[in-house]
Amino acid sequence: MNRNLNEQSKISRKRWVALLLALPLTACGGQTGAPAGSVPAGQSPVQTPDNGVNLDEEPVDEQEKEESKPEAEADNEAADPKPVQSVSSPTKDRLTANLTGQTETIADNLDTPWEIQFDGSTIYMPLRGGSIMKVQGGERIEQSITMNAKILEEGEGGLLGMALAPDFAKSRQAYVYHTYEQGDQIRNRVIRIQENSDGTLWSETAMLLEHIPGARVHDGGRIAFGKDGMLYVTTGDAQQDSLAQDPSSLAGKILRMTPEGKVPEDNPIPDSYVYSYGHRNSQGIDWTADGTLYASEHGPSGDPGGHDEMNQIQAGGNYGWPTVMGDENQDGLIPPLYHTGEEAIAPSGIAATPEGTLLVANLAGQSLMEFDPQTKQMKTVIEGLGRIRDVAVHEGQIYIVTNNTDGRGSPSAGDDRLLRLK
Ligand SMILES: [Ca+2]
Repeated sequence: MNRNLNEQSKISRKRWVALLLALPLTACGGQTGAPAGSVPAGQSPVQTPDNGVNLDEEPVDEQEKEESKPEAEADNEAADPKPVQSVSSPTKDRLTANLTGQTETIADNLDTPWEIQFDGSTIYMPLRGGSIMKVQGGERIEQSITMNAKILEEGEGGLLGMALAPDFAKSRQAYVYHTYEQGDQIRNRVIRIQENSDGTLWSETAMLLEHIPGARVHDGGRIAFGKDGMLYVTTGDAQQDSLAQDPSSLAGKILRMTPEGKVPEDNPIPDSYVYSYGHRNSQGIDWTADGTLYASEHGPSGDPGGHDEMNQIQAGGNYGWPTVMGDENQDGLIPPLYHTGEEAIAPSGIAATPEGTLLVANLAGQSLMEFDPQTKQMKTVIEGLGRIRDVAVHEGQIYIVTNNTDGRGSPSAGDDRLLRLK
């Protein structure tokens, strides 16, 4: 891994720093507002026949530790991964305090779900191959999306993040992030889609941003609305680590845009989508109730590996990749609140709890963890379910989706599954 900046990106960085010094930093947005409602207790949707467990036989790139189990554990998916750190028992006030370690299956036989979105009691889950699984009452519908580019499901790419529009109840509009091919280049884009009137399929209605650098791995892909009404988007470094420090590249960033795909006037860099930079591959963002934005991030592969991060995101902040990692310090670079040292958990989706902690869905770590930004400690909430891609908190309950069917996990009967923690 080359962590040295090339000459060009050094120049870019000087320009970037100068820009930042000239600009006041703006506060970040608010909490994502999930529509009210609840999933009826005890209702399991009617199951369709196994809709294709995807046993992708493509060998896992040895450099892709961020989504893979360490080599020695590769054949032992059921093994209990060691928690990186343990904290004392949670207080009774915490959402996670009274969990039994049991789960209730809300939907199963899902083909690589990437996100959990709620509209009242209706659940939408984008599947990486390009459709959306809708679970409503006792039924499930696999919805297709008519769009102007072909989704590329390869490596870590495909149909990734989804965010229902804040006015979804009225507009039936949502936003998705997906991988596609442009000539021989892998790219990602953000589009707006609309559900048809009978709720059976979606169509692209607007393209917000395209040509986001992509690669077989490191495609980012989480999107979420802040309370400020802006759409935040995580991108990966597309396996070109110097791009994360290049302000003119959309790679290795957290981007911020209006619901129309424009650059907001109060973004930290004029005429730039870039909200923060120096990220290797973030796949999780959320806001605590006080409006603080947090992001998870995958650390490097190889030696040294590990160094997965939890970051508190500031407008215009430089989070260091690939210049520094772990406890390395350098002026102007913001260190993580927490990193995993030499261990890899490969954190993906995160979700804030009412108490201001963050639930963290882990792929390689095969667990759901809880991170406390005050104590900077991480503890295991549940494990033994395989790889976990996303987590959501809805009406006081915790939901997760497993990620065992994309060729990197060992699917159990019924995987992948949407689960509610009991
Ligand atoms: Ca960092």
